[in-house]
Amino acid sequence: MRGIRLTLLALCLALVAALCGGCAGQNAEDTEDQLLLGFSQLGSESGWRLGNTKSVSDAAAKAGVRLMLDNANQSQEKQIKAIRSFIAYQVDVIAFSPIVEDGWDSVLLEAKEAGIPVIVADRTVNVEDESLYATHIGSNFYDEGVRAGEYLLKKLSTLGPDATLRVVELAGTTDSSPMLGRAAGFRDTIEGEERITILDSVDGDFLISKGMECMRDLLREYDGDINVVYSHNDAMMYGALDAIKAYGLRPGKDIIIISVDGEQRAIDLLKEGRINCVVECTPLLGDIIMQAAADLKAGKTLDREIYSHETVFTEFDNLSLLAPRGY
Ligand code: GZL
Repeated sequence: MRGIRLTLLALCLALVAALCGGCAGQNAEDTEDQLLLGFSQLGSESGWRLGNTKSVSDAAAKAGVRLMLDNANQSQEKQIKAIRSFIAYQVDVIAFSPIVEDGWDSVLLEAKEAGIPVIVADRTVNVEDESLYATHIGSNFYDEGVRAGEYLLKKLSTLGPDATLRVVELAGTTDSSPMLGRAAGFRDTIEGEERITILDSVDGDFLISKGMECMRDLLREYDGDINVVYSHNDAMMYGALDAIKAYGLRPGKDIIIISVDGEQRAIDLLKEGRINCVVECTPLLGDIIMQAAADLKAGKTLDREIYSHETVFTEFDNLSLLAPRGY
């Protein structure tokens, strides 16, 4: 039965690819030579994710890559099914952004046995056998957490010798690599600073709605006695701002706000003084992914890690010359 489903799925994808391949101006030879990339995107949970998907689509069009893009809507099971359909369709290269770190060994072994190289894009995976994927392209999430912690230590130094900071953390999707890395890097950086206390950490799943709900509940639980919010992404931070204002406090003034991603909306809030720090995490990975896919199809060996070059934006910076973010 499973075989029939896979075949049907492969036929559906073949129909989609054929329709794409029949686009105006393309002939059979073009289609044959064109790199066929299967990309499993994890969802549409944030502005960052939408920017990432657009980056991949735009880069494929620019590079003349035939892209089979599947959106798993936050489901690891759907990502695994999509990867299996790419294998059945015998794409040249597979790329995917794994929603969580674990649970990929089996399907990546199937891709390896099918002779299809795999690019891990954005988030990372935990696998026994490193040969199951060719490269990881994305951010160093631990370093992002370090930058958040370094900002908070600098902020504390401006508040006088008796200041203490009570922090709540809005964590991303449980067991995802950005959640794990951002939490660890932040904690390792502030460790030893006795004037900073992490009161609580709650799973906001990278969502605006859960960011608001979690912040509303945390303000009630701690009677508003919170000095810092460390949000693992901008989407949850947007929701938290609504809860803070509803509680009668001023974000960026009464409560220090630290976020990660660097969407344009977050930079605008930083310029307005409504948040205090945005750690950059770029979603604009499309061109690098297409180049890596082309290199793999040509039989080249890639570095195991291709990290994005990222920075941090804070209330202490001159942001007037900052270029538009593009996401
Ligand atoms: C990080 C990425 C995260 C973003 C969130 O690379 O996986 O997922 O920080 C997104 O906005 O939901």
